[in-house]
Amino acid sequence: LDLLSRLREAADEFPPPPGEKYSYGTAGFRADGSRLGSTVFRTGVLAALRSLKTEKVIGLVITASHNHEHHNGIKIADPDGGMLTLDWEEYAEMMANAGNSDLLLKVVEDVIKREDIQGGSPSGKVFLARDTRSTGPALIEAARKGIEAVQGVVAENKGILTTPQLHWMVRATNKDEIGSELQYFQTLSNAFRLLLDLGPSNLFKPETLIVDASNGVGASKILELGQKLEALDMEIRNTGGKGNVLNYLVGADFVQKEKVFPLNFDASSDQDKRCVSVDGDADRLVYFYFGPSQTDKSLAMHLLDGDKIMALFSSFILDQLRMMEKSTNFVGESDSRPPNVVIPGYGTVKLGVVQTAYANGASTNYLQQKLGLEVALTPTGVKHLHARAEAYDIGIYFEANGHGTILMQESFVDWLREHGNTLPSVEGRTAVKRLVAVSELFNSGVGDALSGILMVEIILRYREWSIQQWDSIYTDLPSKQLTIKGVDRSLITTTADETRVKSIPQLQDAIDVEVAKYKAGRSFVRPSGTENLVRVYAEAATQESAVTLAEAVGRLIL
Ligand code: 16G
Ligand code: ZN
Repeated sequence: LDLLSRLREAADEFPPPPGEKYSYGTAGFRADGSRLGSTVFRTGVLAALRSLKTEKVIGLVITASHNHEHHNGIKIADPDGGMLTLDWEEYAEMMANAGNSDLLLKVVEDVIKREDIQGGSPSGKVFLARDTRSTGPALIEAARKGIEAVQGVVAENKGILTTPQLHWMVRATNKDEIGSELQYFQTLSNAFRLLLDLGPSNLFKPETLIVDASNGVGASKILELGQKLEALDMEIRNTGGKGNVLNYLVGADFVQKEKVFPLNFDASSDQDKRCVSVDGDADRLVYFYFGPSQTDKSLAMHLLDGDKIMALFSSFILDQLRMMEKSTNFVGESDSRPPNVVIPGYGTVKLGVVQTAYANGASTNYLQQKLGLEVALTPTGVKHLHARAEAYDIGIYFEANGHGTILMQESFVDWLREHGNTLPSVEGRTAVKRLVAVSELFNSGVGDALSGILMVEIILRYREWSIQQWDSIYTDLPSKQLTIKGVDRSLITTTADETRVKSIPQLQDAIDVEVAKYKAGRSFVRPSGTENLVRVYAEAATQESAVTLAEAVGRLIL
């Protein structure tokens, strides 16, 4: 095949390390950065083929997110800025695991045949970006060689970007909009300003926001965004540089999992301040503050995780829909059908929220009971939550770890833009404008910590809330997470919502027996999708009992 005339020679430069098996997990391929050359090269080839097939720009980002600096990974952004479709994940794995260049060529030819990919024109394009890891530049080179080993496809290196930025740029470019990084910043900052303008006059001005940038790519990007926004004072810490290691005792993953504060934060001098942590590639965020602990008078860290962020977002969106509904003077049994808001001229606006089994029980309760929303549960991994959220006109999803977004159907946003100004009241029309601005603020491909920060900051200003007031909308049930190593994780499979073990009924029975011993007890185990271990989650009425329950369930697995 003409298309592949350069492939063999190029592939010989990147032989796969013997004995390694790669799987395109929830977050793409992950491994030690020094052992990823062949995988990255081959994923470059795949992205090139995907670009020829779709006749659109594809994105490749080199990152291992919140993991150690020496890890690295590669992830593909599809033309719509979302994640790679499932059937192509399979191709990616077949290519990554081909034992030598001959076998690789065979797989590639097979994919070309199955997908009926035509060579020559039209030509394809792949955007490349990376985070701040030291193995990044060499891996970008490997990806570029893989992409350009396919005839008629070019690589365009976009340099250092957050993962969501790259997704955004791919989507915008494919929609024939300006897909530059500058435009990304402009879009977010314009939406932020517009939302402030649409808010209460005499806007409440909270104290400076303190940002933990995880010593990663988020540092420079948040700084750049902040410079465009007068109304948002930020102090950025853990910005990388000498001796400051990416994700080491810093960042959203560390803060959320360990429930301790990051390096360069201090309980007493930072007491009561509003703080936010992002992760190494800035697609996750969690807020926190230091204040008196609930049990004694010592200062404790209070975590506002993805669940609490979602609760805040959901109540704001719901408020806007209610305002639109009220504006129409629609008289229906509005109290008897809380989850669905009816807007004459459009019909029922379906609003839904999506969580995983890790969502704190108190958050689910708040969303269902207090807000009256429909809560869907999916398996862990953004692609699952995202797909489920697409079933709604407005779908809001978050993992407890801080990865999430607000998704709006394009047809719904189009309706708002075209007909929103026909609503009779000013309040209703303002609510419409706010929703349109929210749709601009959020990355519709993946979660974006920068969008998340801006949205939180807007809502706190609207509500005139401190972080403590936000925190008090509900109280988290105490919880504990454990990892169990040294067991074969593939032996454990679970139900679709990951709340119950399917493969070993006796294990689930034994877990049930443990859980029944605890007040407000809940526990589940699942195989990690990113590491060779099994995870345990437990919730109970007190922290002590959550820990004992997690440990008891952990012992059942060993
Ligand atoms: C990945 C996922 C994240 C998920 C985590 C679970 C993406 C972009 N990231 O980091 O959503 O929470 O994996 O890891 O999908 P685990 O399977 O090891 O628990
Ligand atoms: Zn991340």
